Amino acid sequence: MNSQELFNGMINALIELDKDEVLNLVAKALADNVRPMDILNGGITVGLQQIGELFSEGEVFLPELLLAADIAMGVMKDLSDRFGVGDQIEKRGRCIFATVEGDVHDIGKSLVCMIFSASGYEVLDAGVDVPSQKIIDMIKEEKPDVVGLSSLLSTTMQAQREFIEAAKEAGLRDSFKIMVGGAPVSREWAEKIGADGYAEDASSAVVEVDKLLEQRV
Ligand code: B1M
Repeated sequence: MNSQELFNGMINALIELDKDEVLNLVAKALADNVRPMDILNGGITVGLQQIGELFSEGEVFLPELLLAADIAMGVMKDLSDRFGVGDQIEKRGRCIFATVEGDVHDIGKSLVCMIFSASGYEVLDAGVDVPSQKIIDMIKEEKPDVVGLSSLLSTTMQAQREFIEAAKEAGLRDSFKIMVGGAPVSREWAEKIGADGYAEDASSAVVEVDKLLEQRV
């Protein structure tokens, strides 16, 4: 099987909620030296997107969506120690990542955390459904270089704007860079709400933050 065939197999197995087959194909891909990031981007994320489409069409229901997410989180955990670096002595910067209040989508934010950690950043994962005030409290305590907010619902994007306003009111806005991301988020939205950066996926988020922190010096 070539890697595309393995990815297609993972996508189908995820849609069928066949955890054993997903894990079996991930193990095969790793044995063939397919990069963990390619497994996530080419197989698991595409499978989740397709399940999401089936969900919007009423073909699958919430329990199935949850099960698929559970399988995907399991694969991500298994792959996380293969991303390397992480414990470099000198960190490139300190980041807080959170999924905004009202939003429990964890997978994309966790992937962002994994990639930043593997790229040598110190990562504080504030979790999901995180109120702005909790992030403000963390900023006072942890003094991050970057705060990254993930939002997967068009209804929760507003919480990104509200966080920026709350940070201004707390007099903290200029002490860190703010990145926003998530499926319904765009660069246009990021500019509109006064975020410093936006990225479509986890890998380009690292490139964006590298640039933002270079500008700061
Ligand atoms: Co939900 N869900 N969900 N869901 N879910 C979506 C997002 C949806 C598009 C599905 C659909 O209808 N087609 C839709 C949103 C529609 C909209 O608002 N535009 C939706 C809905 C409607 C809902 C509920 C309202 C359903 C309901 O209850 N009726 C509900 C809301 C719950 C809530 O949050 N309050 C809900 C619940 C759930 C589950 C709990 C069942 C589960 C999440 C479980 C979990 O995370 N532990 C779930 C899932 C799995 C999905 C889909 C299928 C997959 C999301 C995912 O993990 N993708 C999703 C469909 C889709 O996205 N097409 C869907 C894989 C992940 C790697 O991608 O998170 O996009 P993503 O992250 C990407 C980029 O966006 C980017 O990098 C990542 C890739 O490298 N990125 C960043 C993300 N954060 C970033 C931050 C950055 C930079 C980049 O900088 C800070």
